[in-house]
Amino acid sequence: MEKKITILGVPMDLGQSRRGVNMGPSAIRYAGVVERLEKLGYVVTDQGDIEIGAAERLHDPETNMKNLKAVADANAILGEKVDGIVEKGEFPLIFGGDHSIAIGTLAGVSKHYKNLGVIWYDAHGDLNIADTSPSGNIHGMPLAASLGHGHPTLTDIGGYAPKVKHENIVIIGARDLDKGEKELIKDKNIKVFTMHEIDKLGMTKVMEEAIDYLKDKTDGVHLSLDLDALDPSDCPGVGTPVLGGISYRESHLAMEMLAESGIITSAEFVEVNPILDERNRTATVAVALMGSLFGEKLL
Ligand code: 4U7
Ligand code: MN
Ligand code: MN
Ligand code: MN
Repeated sequence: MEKKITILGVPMDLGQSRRGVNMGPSAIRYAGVVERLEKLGYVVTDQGDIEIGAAERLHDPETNMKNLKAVADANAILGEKVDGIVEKGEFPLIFGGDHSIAIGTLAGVSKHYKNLGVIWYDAHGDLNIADTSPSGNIHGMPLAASLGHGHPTLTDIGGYAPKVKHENIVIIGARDLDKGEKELIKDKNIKVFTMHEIDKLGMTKVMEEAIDYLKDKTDGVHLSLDLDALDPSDCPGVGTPVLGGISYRESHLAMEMLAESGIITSAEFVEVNPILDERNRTATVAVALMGSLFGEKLL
């Protein structure tokens, strides 16, 4: 892993309907992320937050999407910023904001790799397109958009598509998939470890298999971690909680195994909503997981 980490906050809340997730970057900083990573020996630069434009918060019945233009504009700017971080040889560590920002992060990262891998750690697949989305919320679409599915305003951000190939992604923690998402997973044979596999195989085996699946065919791996992958009892501060999630301890182990593997080249932590949280627990978990991801040891 690079010894230099650059943090970028994206106070985006236009990819869904609940206010407060725009405060995620502040909550994560408040939980002590910079100090935590510096303690591990990294040189950490915090570039602050990118600006998110105002939007009317309207659902456009024609596209079945909310705030399409504002979300796309912010992601285009994010993509350029992230591109610049990778260009400098530094590790991009992005804080959301809702998960729609993965479109911009991947736009900035992926142009630097021939075969970028993605680990999508999430209760959801985020594989909807407007036609399959029950909500019109773009935070349910970023993985589909990055695979090249959906509205060109989203798929073509950064001026190229797709950002990632179906065979280079692994979804971990899924337990709430919509009909269209299930069809896409089956149709494209996407690698998914649902909660069923995590319960049955255990997190150790799941992570071994996920790392093995990506290790040889990719030249970099992005971790997109949605805090709702974790159980709401550990992470209550998320907009779309789903019962029966990954525990804090399992997630801790997963991050340690990723650190050991050395495959992760960029990361984002999204969907922290401090308004829905209890005493900043969710941001605190996020920062603890970042510690493990970057090599923190218990002994
Ligand atoms: B998140 C949902 F219908 N699938 O599309 C949708 F269940 O980034 C939820 O993973 C999406 O938090 C959740 O609206 C998006 C819904
Ligand atoms: Mn570049
Ligand atoms: Mn998500
Ligand atoms: Mn989710």
